[in-house]
Amino acid sequence: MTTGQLIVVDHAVALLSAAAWFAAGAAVAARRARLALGLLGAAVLVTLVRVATVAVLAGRGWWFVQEKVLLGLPMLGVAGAAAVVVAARRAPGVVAYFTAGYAAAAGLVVTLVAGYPLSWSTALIAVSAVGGAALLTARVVAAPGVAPPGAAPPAGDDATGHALARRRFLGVAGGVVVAGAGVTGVGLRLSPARPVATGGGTGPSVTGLRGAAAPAPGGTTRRHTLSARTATVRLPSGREIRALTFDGRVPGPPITAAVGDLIEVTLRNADVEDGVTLHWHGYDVACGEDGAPGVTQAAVAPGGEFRYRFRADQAGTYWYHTHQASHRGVRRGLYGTLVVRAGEDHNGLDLTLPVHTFDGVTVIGDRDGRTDRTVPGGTAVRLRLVNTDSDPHRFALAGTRFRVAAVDGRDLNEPGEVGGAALRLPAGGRYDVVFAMPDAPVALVVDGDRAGGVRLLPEGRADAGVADTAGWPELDLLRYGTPAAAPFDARRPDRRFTLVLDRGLAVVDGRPAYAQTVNGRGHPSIPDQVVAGGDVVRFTVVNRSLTTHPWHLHGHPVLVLSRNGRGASGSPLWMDTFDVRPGEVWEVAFRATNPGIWMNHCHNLPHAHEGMMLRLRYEGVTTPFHGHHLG
Ligand SMILES: [Cu+2]
Repeated sequence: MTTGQLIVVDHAVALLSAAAWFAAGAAVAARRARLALGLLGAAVLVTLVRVATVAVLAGRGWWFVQEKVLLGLPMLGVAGAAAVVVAARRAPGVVAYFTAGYAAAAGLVVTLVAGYPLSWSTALIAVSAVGGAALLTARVVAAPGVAPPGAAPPAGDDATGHALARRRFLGVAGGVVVAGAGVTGVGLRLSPARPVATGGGTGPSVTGLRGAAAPAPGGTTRRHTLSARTATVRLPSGREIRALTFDGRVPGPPITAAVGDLIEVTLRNADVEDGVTLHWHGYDVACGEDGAPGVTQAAVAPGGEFRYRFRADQAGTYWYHTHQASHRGVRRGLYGTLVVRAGEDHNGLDLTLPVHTFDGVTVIGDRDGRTDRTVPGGTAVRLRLVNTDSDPHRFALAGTRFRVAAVDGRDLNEPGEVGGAALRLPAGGRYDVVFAMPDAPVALVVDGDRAGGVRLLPEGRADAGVADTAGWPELDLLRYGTPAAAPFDARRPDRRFTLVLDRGLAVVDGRPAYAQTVNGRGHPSIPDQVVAGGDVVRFTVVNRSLTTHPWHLHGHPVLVLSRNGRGASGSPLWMDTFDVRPGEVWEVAFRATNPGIWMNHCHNLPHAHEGMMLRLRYEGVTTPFHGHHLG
């Protein structure tokens, strides 16, 4: 069973245990002795099962069970044991049973609302709440003529007296909870933002960390002006989309260069109200060119402009997109591709295929529906697959064997030929797929849609339909290609950071929210990760939640070390966006060689907007920008 499935099972068992204890209590209150005994047995049994599921989950990592082991299970254990003792003494067990139910429910609530790491304030609130509920239940049960909870109170003076006493009691119980919260300060979790370092540092400001001003010898300067504006874009099917565009196009104009060229892009904002920036996804530009609003620059408002300039030192497939209100801007069209070629153009077919979803319609490049191309047999083909959405896409290449030549722009070492395997591409990720065109049709199928996608057809050949690729196994890139030496020793890192991804109650942008959290906090209250130039930095990224989080660090590709404790055994795998699925634990490392203040966030952009974002800061580097950055 995967850890993600185990988490779901554990939630279900926790819910079941609470239900069983409450049902037992209700049966006692209704004076159904035999039923109560049966339900007590069931409650004890489910509680023991819960202990077992937590024990198995603990084997997958302490992050998954900390609050259960330290708080949830002890509370439930004490309350459950008390209930069993009460039952053994043949005493009426309403209060004891209900209290066990409260404890079981409180444990689940803590898991869903607070998660990891467990704080003293959370523990105190939970214990106070269970204690308060138990006292309240005792009070209700003790009231004459009000034995079954929920029954109408008797009329008359007596009832009024009880109502007053109950009110006083409620006040006391409520006070206990509130005081508990106040004493340790829920504030620990909900404390205000710690701003990014602004001034006072000893190092450079991000505004001084700019790209090269000239191409390498022999290179040329590639100048572009991109104008961000709203536009209605008509797709080949006739469908029209209200888009946010660069130059009225979706995707924006492709930017291409050869290694050594200078790329100079002037961004203008015509009428995009949110403001706009350009982030060069996966391209390790100098920090001042990174396009992170509020950190490396101010967002470009309507009427404004900003010039980006950097040298194309890395070959490969990349993309650019706005980083300002990107959960809206990128989704609605503010993106384009950046492809840098290593040498002279080869004579084959080189297709860049960004995949994007507009209102539920898959658009590949600038086309919806199916795209056919005639390709002579024997042609060397390179398909550059780019996922510009916030969710993963599944690609299947039918009709040929192929190699994955590059991942996230970086070449793999001796990638082997594969066939009948699907490729899952994380949000923001890129795969370069290469093959020699056979004398038969080849189909690129996206997300199982055999009617759409791309068809490559040899001259004179019609499409003959596509095999069902739904059952194809997924190619595991951690075991693909041939190992090679890493440029640093990741076993002895200079810095280690653990990022536990979850959902929970946290402050995001000054407001409490059911946030997407990192270590129990939301942006911008997540502490900066501080590194020094030259450090080997290691991340452990843990996903406690039930959704996939494509993790993306700006400015540095990371070397994948392991997933779920199992080391990567194929080609060195450098990624700038890696999918951490529910229950997964990834270990990655990089060397800090690109000074600056870098966003480090989930590339499911709505998640980033809901708090799942932090900064990696080089010691001493400062920024003059103060805005909270909600990518
Ligand atoms: Cu996410």
